[in-house]
Amino acid sequence: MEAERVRVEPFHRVTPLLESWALSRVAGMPVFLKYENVQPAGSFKIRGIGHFCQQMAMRGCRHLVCSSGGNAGIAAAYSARKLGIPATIVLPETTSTQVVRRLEGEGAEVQLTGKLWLSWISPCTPGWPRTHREPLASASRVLGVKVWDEANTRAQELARRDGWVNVSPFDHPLIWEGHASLVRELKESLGTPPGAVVLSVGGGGLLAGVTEGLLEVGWRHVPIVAMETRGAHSFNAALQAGRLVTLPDITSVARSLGAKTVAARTLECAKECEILSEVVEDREAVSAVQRFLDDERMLVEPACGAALAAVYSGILGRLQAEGRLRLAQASIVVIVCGGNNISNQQLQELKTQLGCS
Ligand code: PLV
Repeated sequence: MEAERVRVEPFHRVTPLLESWALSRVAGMPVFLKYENVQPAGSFKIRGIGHFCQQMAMRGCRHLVCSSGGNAGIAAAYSARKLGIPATIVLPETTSTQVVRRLEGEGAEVQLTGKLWLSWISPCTPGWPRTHREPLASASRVLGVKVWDEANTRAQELARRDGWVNVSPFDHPLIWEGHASLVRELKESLGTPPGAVVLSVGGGGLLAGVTEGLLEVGWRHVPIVAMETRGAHSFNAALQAGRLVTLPDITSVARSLGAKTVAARTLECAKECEILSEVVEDREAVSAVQRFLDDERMLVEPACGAALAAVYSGILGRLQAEGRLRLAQASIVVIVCGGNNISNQQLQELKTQLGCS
């Protein structure tokens, strides 16, 4: 891959930062929403993954492979298509057909448990983009992938091939560097630091990127409220234990928060910035998704609902009442991390399953 073919313009967009009337009323203070759900690949992931993939292309990578809960895979597939490099995305078997279709649409090879498809786009083919789809010779192989961690093992195996590069969804300095652009945009829009930044934690890539950004723009004193759902709370467990903890399983419906172990970097972040770790129930994350849809007319996935629940479930108010969150500035930023793992039907099913009113 010649360096000239590599775009130097980032793949992500500068996203809107808007004050939410509805969430501000619930929180009792101005709440600014950073709308990462409007990124081209549907989530913040394109910031770090786009940056990583561009750098790898410059270093001669010939095939990208990414294990994902969905969003990282879409960001990797999108980046690969832009770079004209083939991509293989390995996903847990629980991944929705909607996400698989999106990945196929990006021209990626998709591997799911028990099913193996090959579809690719050849940028050299006349009439590009043209999608080819056919079963792989090894389609009978059952991968048995239920959660992201197992998909990751498979991706690491594939990445041993010559010229292939594994794209971690969250655990690489280039990914954090890419995510840090979000904080630069906050500084550009707000000027003065917010009282806190609220975000969701899966493997901790967003957390590490936001920490990096806060340090870079001189906002080290801004606390981060790190939200997880119970059953995907590997960061909370690690903080409590003071070391990395591997959860026995991912039991939360917020599958894209489902890394059984967070990146080691997240524990260092907790020493460099003030991080308040909070865990909500799945029910709260899903209710937050519904309320956000009604309030802002945008549908996001439960992984994002976890961050929104900091407002809707009164977590911020409780942290303030407990004296754990002292807001130097009377405004907060919630990162609407987005997500492709949701449809109206899935939301209704989740509400029924979890007994949300
Ligand atoms: N999702 C990753 C990891 O999954 C993925 O493969 O898509 N919000 C959304 C919508 C996400 O998709 C993710 C990560 C997060 C938050 C958490 O980001 P992280 O992993 O950087 O903490 C297993």
